Amino acid sequence: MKLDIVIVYVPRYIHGHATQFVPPVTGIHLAALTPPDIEVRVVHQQLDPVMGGQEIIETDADVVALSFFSGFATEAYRLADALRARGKTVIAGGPHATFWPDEALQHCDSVVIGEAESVWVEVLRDAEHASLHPVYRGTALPLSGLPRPRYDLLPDQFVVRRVVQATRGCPFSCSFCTVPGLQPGFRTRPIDEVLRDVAHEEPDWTWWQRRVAWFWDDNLLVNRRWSRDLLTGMAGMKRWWLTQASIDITRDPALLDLLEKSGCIGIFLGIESLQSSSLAEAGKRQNRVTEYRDAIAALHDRGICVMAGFIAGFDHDDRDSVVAMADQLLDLGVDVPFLSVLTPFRGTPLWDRLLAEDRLLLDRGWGHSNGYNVAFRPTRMSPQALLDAHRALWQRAFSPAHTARRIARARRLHPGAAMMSTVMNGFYGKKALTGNLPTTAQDSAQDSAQDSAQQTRTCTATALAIAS
Ligand code: B12
Ligand code: SF4
Repeated sequence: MKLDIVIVYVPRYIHGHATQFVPPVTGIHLAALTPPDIEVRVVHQQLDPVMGGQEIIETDADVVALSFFSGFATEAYRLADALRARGKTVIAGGPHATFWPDEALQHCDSVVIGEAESVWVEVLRDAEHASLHPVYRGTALPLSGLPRPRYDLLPDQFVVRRVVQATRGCPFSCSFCTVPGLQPGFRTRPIDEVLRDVAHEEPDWTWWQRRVAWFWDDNLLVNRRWSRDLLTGMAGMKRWWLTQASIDITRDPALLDLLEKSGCIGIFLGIESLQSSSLAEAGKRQNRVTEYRDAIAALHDRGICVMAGFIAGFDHDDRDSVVAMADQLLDLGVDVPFLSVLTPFRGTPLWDRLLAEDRLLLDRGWGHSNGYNVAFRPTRMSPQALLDAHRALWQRAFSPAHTARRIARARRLHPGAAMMSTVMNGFYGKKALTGNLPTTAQDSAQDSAQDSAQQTRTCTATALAIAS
């Protein structure tokens, strides 16, 4: 049997990305879980803009597995419909399909809810014998014995190749985040297995690709004892590595010292907002606005580049507070900002609250849930005003003056961190300079496509609202 695993993607910028930095680990992990007698290929749609347009993937596979986020669901269904029309068996999985299995089943032969490990081989064997069930429910198993991701299947275009996942879940419960619902609890992999993946090198990797490891974890350093053991193991490996962590790690100087020793060059912090009222609304209890400056400085003191996520659209936000974040995050010392629009996903407290308050814009297609568009009614401005405020924030944060200041400041960091900050700021700064701005959903191919998903979603959500 031949299997294609497709990581669905729709460009979120008018002219897409000139460079693809870090691949998802999802596809190469699923490929590693696939029995060796099945011929497997991993397709990253983000590398091939043709597929996001009129065409479908060129494939001789018997089975196509689609993994997608909510923002890309319409494109996933377009692909699924076209592939099934050509006789392919289509299986859906991932965060969107997990929370919208009925919708996904209108376009796919089978849906895997939750994590794949416990059911993937069964699903593939059933597909082989033409006896697929419509729904498989994955259970969350302990994370020991996971295979090394199939790095050999990654295409050349990605700048970083060694992507690793070492933990699953997060003990916090931010209102907009699906992680607590998707992967409840917090699980760690055995450290020797993580280090095995971090040690791995493919023969064709460049110096940079051998050096860098990118942890695609939600909150890597939650378990301090496990973290200390991991970092101690990493310290001898001469790697430069990056991850996502919650800001409370900066209250632990010994851990920060170990981060430096282990070769950490970048930490992504979910700062989200500079207003305490918004943090309270988000249930972001680990963040304290008054500590941001010291927290960032503590990481800088260890040479670490601070990447940080910010969200526009909380109930206390207005246009001015959103746009003001551009100057505030610069002043705080953030090296690389990631600027999103608040997005309600099913499976989160935010979704439940906005549904109850009748504030979800359910007639909007899934493209509005890609993190750069508006899928709900804010309190202090119209949806359009929030979109405009986000674009103004984005353009000011990546203006030549702001970008140049962040690049100049990064010289004080570890050379790998300085390089990372320069490359990422250059990447986004160039986009701002050349007008390669975030796309507005109704302009994108995925939303102009016939959106039956939208209809289903409206009906299902209405039914749910009535039922509750
Ligand atoms: C790494 C990551 C990223 C990375 C890489 C993106 C990528 N394409 O993988 C970056 C930082 C770029 C990113 C960006 C965004 N992300 Co993100 N990201 C994650 C994160 C933290 C881990 C995903 C991961 O790699 N896990 C490790 C791999 C091995 O497992 P997995 O992907 O979870 O897959 C398992 C199961 O889901 C399942 N599975 C998955 N696909 C399939 C397919 C089939 C066929 C089967 C059978 C099973 C299956 O089996 C796998 C093994 O158990 C998750 C949180 C999470 N815990 O899932 C959020 C998450 C997926 N991201 C999310 C969001 C919203 C975004 C953004 C839109 C945020 C924004 N505001 O801009 C952007 C989208 C940009 C983009 N280009 O895609 C949401 C998605 C919610 C939703 N309903 O769509 C999540 C769940 C976090 C959250 N906030 O709730 N993200
Ligand atoms: S800390 Fe991050 S991963 Fe954890 S619940 Fe909050 S947003 Fe999600």
